[in-house]
Amino acid sequence: MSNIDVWKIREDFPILKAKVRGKDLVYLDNAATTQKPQIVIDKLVQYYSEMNSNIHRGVHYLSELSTKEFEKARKIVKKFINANFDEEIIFTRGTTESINLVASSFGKKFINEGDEIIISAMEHHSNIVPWQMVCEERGAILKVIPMNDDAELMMDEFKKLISEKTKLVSIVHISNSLGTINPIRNIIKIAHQAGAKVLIDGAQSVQHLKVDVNNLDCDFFVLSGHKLYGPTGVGILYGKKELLEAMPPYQGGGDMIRSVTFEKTLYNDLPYKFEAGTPNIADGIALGTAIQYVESIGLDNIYEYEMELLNYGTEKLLEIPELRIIGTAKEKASVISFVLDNIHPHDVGTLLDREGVAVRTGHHCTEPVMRRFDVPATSRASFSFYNTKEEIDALVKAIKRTILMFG
Ligand code: 7TS
Repeated sequence: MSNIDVWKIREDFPILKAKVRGKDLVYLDNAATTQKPQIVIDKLVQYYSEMNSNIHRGVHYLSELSTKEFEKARKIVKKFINANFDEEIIFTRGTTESINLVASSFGKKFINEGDEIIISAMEHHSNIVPWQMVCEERGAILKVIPMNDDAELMMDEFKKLISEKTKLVSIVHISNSLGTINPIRNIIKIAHQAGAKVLIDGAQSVQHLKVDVNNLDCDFFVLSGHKLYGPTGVGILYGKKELLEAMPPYQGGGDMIRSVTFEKTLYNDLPYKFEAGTPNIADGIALGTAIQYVESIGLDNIYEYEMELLNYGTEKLLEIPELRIIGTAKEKASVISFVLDNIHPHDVGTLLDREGVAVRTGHHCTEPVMRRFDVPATSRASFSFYNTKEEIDALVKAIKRTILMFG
């Protein structure tokens, strides 16, 4: 048994007491976004009621206070992923913006005609489209690592794809629609041997397992605050300092400059060079609070407990003969995508919702994954450390009722 006291933890999340459609809420859409603990909500209220002020600008008391809190949050993130320097932590709007920043800025500096970028067959659209845009702009070529029927990346194929032409490998750590945990340490090693840089999309990983960017030796790592029990609208780009220093700014504006004349502008140092304009101050600060909350529970405990939920959920769902799980990798996080014989996932989602069970249905912004497994869409249950086995039982019961209704 794990060290998680789930009933005590649930007390920290006010929304988990909600009733939806007259039923107890069973929130199993954590891969889309996680719920927020009271201390994160309190931090936002505290910021706006006690500290609100623009950062890095005024010398007045409130501005100093909000600047200090914002920079403290940066240090919390730095420690959380074990980066070397504060300057390696860039605040963005989220994973999508972080990837676009790298695609645009790294692309301008390092990608030229005939160069190659490698992604995988299980990427979220936000780790596909920005690279297609760069390839079109720079005349580069996009290559894709295929996956096997268990939704595991085919490493032999990766080794065939990579060459001295490869400038960047951009890979998801944990797939949002399949749950697969990719062997990123090995991928990073192979890419580096070929002289390529590596970006890891950690949108679905930092909330489930301990990430150490130093130890992994990845060049970029990106994440979203809202999937990590923090607010929406804030995320992180980690980049190795020497790389970020070599890259041109992404956006121009206030805060990212050292001096401006109409003839020439000098850019600011890291991390401000990449943080043009007033950032999302309140949400950045509250992301720091969310990380402290997650750390107080402990990622080892979280991983262990969520594995219990994954195993329990997989076992119970597989007892339903009409149900097929999409994504059966050996290494998986607590995400289960499934389809039911002859019932469209949207109908499944609607009927589960009537029972108070929230899952996501659709292509999960991974259309190529749906095509690979020849399904139009899936239903996806994704578990957090605040979910219980009783909630999984409620999911199973609601699925069985759905199957009965469809005869
Ligand atoms: N990468 C992965 C692996 C994701 O799961 C998501 C969001 C993103 C990138 C984009 O993150 P954003 O915060 O910038 O939107 N995934 C999902 C999902 O699975 N359901 O809703 C959003």
